[in-house]
Amino acid sequence: MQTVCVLGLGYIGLPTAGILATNGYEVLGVDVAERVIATVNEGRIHIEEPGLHTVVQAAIGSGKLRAALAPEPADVFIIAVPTPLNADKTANMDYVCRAAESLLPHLQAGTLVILESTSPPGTCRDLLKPILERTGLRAGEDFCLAHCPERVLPGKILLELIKNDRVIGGLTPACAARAGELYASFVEGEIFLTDATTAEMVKILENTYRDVNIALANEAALICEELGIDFREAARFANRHPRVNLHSAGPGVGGHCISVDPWFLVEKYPDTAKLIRLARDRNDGMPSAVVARTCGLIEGIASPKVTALGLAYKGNVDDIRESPAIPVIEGLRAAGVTVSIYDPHVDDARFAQRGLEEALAGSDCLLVLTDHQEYGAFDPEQVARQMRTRQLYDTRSLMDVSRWKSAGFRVECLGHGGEA
Ligand code: SAJ
Repeated sequence: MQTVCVLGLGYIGLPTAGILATNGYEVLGVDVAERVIATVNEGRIHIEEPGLHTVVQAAIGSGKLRAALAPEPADVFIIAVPTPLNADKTANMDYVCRAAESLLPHLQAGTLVILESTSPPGTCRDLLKPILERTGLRAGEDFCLAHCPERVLPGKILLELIKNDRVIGGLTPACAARAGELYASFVEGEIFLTDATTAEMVKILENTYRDVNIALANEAALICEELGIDFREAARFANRHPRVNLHSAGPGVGGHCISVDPWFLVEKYPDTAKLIRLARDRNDGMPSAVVARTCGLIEGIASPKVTALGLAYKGNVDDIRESPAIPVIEGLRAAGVTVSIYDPHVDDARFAQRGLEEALAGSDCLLVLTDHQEYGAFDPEQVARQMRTRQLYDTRSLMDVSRWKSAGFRVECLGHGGEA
């Protein structure tokens, strides 16, 4: 295995391509977006991820990584394209199908095809195998097919790509073993081999576990608000129990993973996946709870203005996919509130951004929606001078409450009943 073609140069494909190239493989990165190809071929990156620029620059500089619009012959094909949700919450496998079809002319005896994209259990067996076998070659006999789900945390992708354990599921044990050899060349964590459907389920289970636990935290936080106590304090003490690990409450669950993957189980097993479905609804309902409380804070103020701190789905990333900040901002605007957005990580034409000063000018409430570290470093006195009403509503437990209170702010926090 010397040549690798990575299909999809996004958050997973690009770092994977860069790491393979810096580990000696000849790598071709393929993407449908011309802008992405041009950017990568110049040794630059189109997404924000710590350390990625250095890796891509080195890989392009060494000549081991190239980017192109179409696949070329290779020993290994890695499919790392999005698997978004359709409007009806079913998995959209179009990108995976198109990627598989694009490599058909290059599929040969001995080729290894790896699916990295998070996919509903059964995808390799029931969707990919039939597509790839249109060539007349037999999966598991003539060529290998395996699922190796990515498990990296945005913001720590490069570290986790190397350090994390990997689960690799093959259509046959031999397929798993071959894919295992490839990953063993750069993974320092343990590699576990299994069948493809189990590997697919493992990945979905990881994110479903997190979604259900975040839903529990969010529900408990709303109960604490009704009780007039602080969820963070209750959770901190509960977590001193050796077998309890309460997650953090927040404005909702965003990102392309945790808010999406549980639906893959709900879609296939609607009568069984009841708890999973409820958890999704609880997390998706958090933005409206945030809107309601924000509206309460600005009630009675004529022509109220709110400064939304954050568009990204979580701190220190530029990704706004499924971000709960978006329905919060839309909900406030629908309620007649002027909302100005300040997110130093996001540059997206769909959301008119303001410079910090402009975003704060005349504002009646600072609304923390994303835990970017920059916000935590704000000087409350300086911020206060630009605002009309000194109010802060922190949905991320990011701000130092006592500092903001000392500067004369009314501070409210998600999960804390009344004033903090
Ligand atoms: N969140 C909470 N409370 C928490 C933890 C997270 O409200 O206690 C929110 C975050 O603010 C964010 C969302 O949940 O909006 C998801 O963030 P995250 O950091 O938990 O996860 P992702 O989506 O960035 O990455 C996850 C990771 N999966 C797990 O931790 C099980 C990552 O390892 C996966 O590779 C990734 O999904 C993926 O691609 O599937």
